[in-house]
Amino acid sequence: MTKVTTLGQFIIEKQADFPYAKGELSRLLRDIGIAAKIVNREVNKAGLVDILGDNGTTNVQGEGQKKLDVYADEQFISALRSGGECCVVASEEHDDCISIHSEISRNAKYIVCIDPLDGSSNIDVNVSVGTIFSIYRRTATEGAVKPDEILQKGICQVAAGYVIYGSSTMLVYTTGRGVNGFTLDPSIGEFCLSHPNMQIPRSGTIYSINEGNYIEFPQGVKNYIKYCQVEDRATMRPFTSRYIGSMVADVHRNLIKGGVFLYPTTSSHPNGKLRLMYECNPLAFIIEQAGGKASDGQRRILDIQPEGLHQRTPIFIGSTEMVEKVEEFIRTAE
Ligand code: AHM
Ligand code: MG
Repeated sequence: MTKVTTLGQFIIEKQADFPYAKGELSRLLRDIGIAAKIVNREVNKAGLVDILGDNGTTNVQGEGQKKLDVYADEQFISALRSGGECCVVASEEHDDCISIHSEISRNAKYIVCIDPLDGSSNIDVNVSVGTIFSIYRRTATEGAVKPDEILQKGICQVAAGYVIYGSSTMLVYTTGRGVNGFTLDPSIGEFCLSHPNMQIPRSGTIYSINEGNYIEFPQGVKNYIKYCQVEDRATMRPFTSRYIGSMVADVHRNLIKGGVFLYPTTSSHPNGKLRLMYECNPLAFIIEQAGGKASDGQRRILDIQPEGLHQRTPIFIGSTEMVEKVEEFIRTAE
């Protein structure tokens, strides 16, 4: 019989890699895994119960919020609150950070940034959505958490991951020692190790971008898109275009098959659309750990100093050779 390793077992086994670890990060990851299962149950019921549609509120970005966004947000925050390992949560759905004050979290040293339900505009049409999370360690040992402890660069992440609620539900995470993927087995209610040591191909033939915005793209990006479409046998062009509109799903597919995901600046989003702290940093950490690359066109995403919680950035992420090609196009168009 093949040995099945559950997420819980794997986390405990990996704790041995950090001899001085006290199990706090492991417990935090476990808490996130539990909340993911609860959210998964609700996302799967989405077509069955009347939980869909706008709930009448808007989030800090001014975008319409779906009920499941609110539900996912509440579940993750509540899991982090009762787990006791997290002192502050920054969620894409809240203007400000949420401090967790409880007896058990008094000495908690971790800060969690989360996009509870990314790509939620896809829920109504039964397309994959995801949760993205990022974990930082406090830089101070005690006292109230200061803003600069939250606005840390992506390179300071101690762990990051995503959950994709798709044709099957997967949790993929890294603690800076490679990337591992777990598929939820609904019959036993456990995430089971299905994709050990994930590696993104160095190059690929998929480009993912919302081409409807073409007219608004910078010239370098326009030139790159044309390059993708030109026939050239040696580089397997023309490339395939695939865009789901759920960043987690697009990046996950490219992680497995090889490809590049692009969300550049546009004239209507001069800083890009996607958020550095909630979407770009965690996915950049995962993709780098899998051997890929993430850039804002000039700089490594993980090196950007965040100045605001909800800061946006352009992003080019995926197979190293493809991201480098995009950077080259951007450089030469300047
Ligand atoms: P959201 O966090 O409000 O769901 O927005 C993020 C999503 C990403 O998942 C996706 O890649 C992108 O927005 C799609 O944007 P667009 O519709 O402009 O192509
Ligand atoms: Mg979102």
